[in-house]
Amino acid sequence: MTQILKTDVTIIGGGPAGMLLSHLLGKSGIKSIVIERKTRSHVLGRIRAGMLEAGTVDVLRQAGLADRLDREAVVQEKVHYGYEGKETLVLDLKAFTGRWLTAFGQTALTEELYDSHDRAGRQLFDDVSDVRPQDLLLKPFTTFTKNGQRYRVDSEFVVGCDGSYSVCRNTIPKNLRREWVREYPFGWLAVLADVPPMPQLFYARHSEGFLLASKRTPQLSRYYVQVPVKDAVEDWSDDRFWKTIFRRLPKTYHSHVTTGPSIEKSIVPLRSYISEPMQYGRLFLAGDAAHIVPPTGAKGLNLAVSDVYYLHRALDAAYNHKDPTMLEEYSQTALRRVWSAVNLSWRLTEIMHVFPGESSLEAKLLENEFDLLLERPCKQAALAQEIVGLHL
Ligand code: RFL
Ligand code: PHB
Repeated sequence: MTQILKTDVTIIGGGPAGMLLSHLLGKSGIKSIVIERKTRSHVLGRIRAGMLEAGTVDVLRQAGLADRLDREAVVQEKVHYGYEGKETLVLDLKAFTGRWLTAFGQTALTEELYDSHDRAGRQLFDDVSDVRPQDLLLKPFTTFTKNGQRYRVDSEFVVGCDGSYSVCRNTIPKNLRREWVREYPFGWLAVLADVPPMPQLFYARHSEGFLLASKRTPQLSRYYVQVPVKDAVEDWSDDRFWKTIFRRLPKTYHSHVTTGPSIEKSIVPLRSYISEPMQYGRLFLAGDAAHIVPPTGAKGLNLAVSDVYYLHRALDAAYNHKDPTMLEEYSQTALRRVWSAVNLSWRLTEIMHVFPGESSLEAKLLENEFDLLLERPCKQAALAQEIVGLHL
């Protein structure tokens, strides 16, 4: 027999967007149930984003979720952009904006969110199957199966935080949605290595391809290199990977690299995807469920947090002040920020990567974009603002 549960907001997806929303709603006295398809250990084992915008850190701090971040995170006041054969652009975020990026792994943040969820005693069903949000225009309910038991959750609202292959997004009729897609003809090989990282956050364009040197902690490095989409992790020995790093990184930075065995390797496809609107009746979308950006701008997790910030504020106004205006405007408000991040991620991806078969006018103009950035402080100031992120 189906077991019936009731709550205010059903949250589908227990990644950072879903778990942060549940946390914020709890603080506003709004009940929620999180439904996650994968096991908790699978979710906590995923290695993804690393760079938080200043506004993201503010949201986490205000939510009481910054203890570990304050202990472990590494402040990144400058971003280095190398372009083969040219001077390296050192973009001083702090000098231009008074703010900076913070290196703190999505894995650590998700652990914090699950721990605080346990402490608050809120409900979460993980390792479930056949999740179906229904009747989203009138009286929403969501059905799913766990351990052979069928459940049904009745709620006032459903929020789709179920990532890039979102079931929730696909319940919105096709004729009410617009989609924009761009698949890039290359991917990133991502490597986590148990060695001290380069002090700099370093993005480099080399005629052979892109390189990014980032970090998780003062002892844990995260590197990415552009690879053909057809490559597999097995094609990339540690030796081949480190040799690639040294070829693509300007020689003056070689002494900053500590090599060592990798502890994780994966290949990430690059794509842009946006679906509008982010609302359908009593269903709202947040995070990757509504938009994907190539990671060159480090915006994906930050957009998930900003969506959730706006949605929580709107649900709080609707529940606690009987004012539905912000909820009605949620999609529009969130999308303004989304499109700015899509734009930045697209531009940086174009400028910093090598496109197969390129020798076009576009490639020359993109090189010129880099030259203009090197020459013009006003362009650097604008880029620094975009990197640290808009105010929420
Ligand atoms: P998630 O993290 O994908 O979580 C969605 C959750 O929903 C579950 N799910 C379902 N649950 C129930 N029913 C269903 N039908 C379900 N279908 C799916 C999934 O199991 C999952 O647990 O989405 P969310 O919460 O929106 O968070 C988005 C971020 O994860 C993502 O944008 C970032 O990781 C992107 N990203 C970066 N973002 C940044 O802001 N800064 C960075 O430095 C950065 N670096 C990156 C990145 C993403 C990367 N990869 C792997 C794509 C670097 C990489 C390599
Ligand atoms: C990361 O540390 O994983 C990272 C940093 C910057 C990016 C993308 C990923 O642009």
